[in-house]
Amino acid sequence: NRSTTRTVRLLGAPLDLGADRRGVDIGPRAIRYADIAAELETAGVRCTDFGDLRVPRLEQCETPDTADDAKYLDEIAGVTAELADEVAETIADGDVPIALGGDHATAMGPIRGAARAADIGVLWFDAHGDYNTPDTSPSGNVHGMPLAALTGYGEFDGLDWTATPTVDPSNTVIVGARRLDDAERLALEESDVTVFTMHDIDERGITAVVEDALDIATDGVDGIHVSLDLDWLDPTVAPGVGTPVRGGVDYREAHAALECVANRDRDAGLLRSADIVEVNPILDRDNRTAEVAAELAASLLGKQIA
Ligand code: B3U
Ligand code: MN
Ligand code: MN
Repeated sequence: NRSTTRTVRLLGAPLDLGADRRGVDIGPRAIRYADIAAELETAGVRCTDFGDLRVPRLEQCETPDTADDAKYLDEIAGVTAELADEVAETIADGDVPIALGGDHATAMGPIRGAARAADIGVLWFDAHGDYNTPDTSPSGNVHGMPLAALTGYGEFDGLDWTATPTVDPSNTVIVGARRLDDAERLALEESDVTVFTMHDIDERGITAVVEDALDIATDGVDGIHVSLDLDWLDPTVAPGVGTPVRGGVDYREAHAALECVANRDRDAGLLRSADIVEVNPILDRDNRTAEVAAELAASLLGKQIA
């Protein structure tokens, strides 16, 4: 049981180099305007904000040629290495880092940072698998690859750290998948990564699936990282994302899932770090997606609903 008040440290990462649709770099600002700080305080945690990491603007980067199989990988490597340092520092200070993306390539930062201090498992809430590699990616967009990189799958030219797994695939769980590329599906089937699809959620219910996911992610490790891609939710709830896929979790399922994580965290002190990614205000309606993101952060940190 937790006796002292925890402090969340927000780390803005306006990274948009991993995705095709412009606007995801405004995500951190939109989530702050949705008052994530106040939301987190309703969960009984303190909230501090370290501002935004400097990210090269796309216009300043060399234009990748059309055959590039992992666009802007060098720049993304640089930004996420800095974010990893900030996350490691936050954890060393005893606080809980939440990285605000940015596209999902952002997650390479916090997960590498958290894995420096302890063995961690990963819960990856996403419509997608993000398990492509430069060789299999249909788009060359790095936001479709971070989970492969982090579990040490595939060849990433120029990312030395991918030579060994940052997280053990057997402690890595995708929840809510409903759109995998063919090569990605095969690779996931052959891997030790666990994939719970929307079908599993329909059949068994969100809480049963997330309890299983927690058992798998926490087995034999010290803590977990939660990676929250807003396209995990149904586009009717979270329209402001670059690659929406129909048939996602609804508002209540999303909160129920993160409440399960919070309950387990309350008992066992598991949560090391989190990221909230893929909020694209340009594609959003009335900042709805950022608001949902802020509310879900509160559920993750243990907000009591009644
Ligand atoms: N699987 C596709 C699409 C995609 C992955 N992640 C997002 N979109 N957000 C790809 O490009 O790898
Ligand atoms: Mn994703
Ligand atoms: Mn996604």
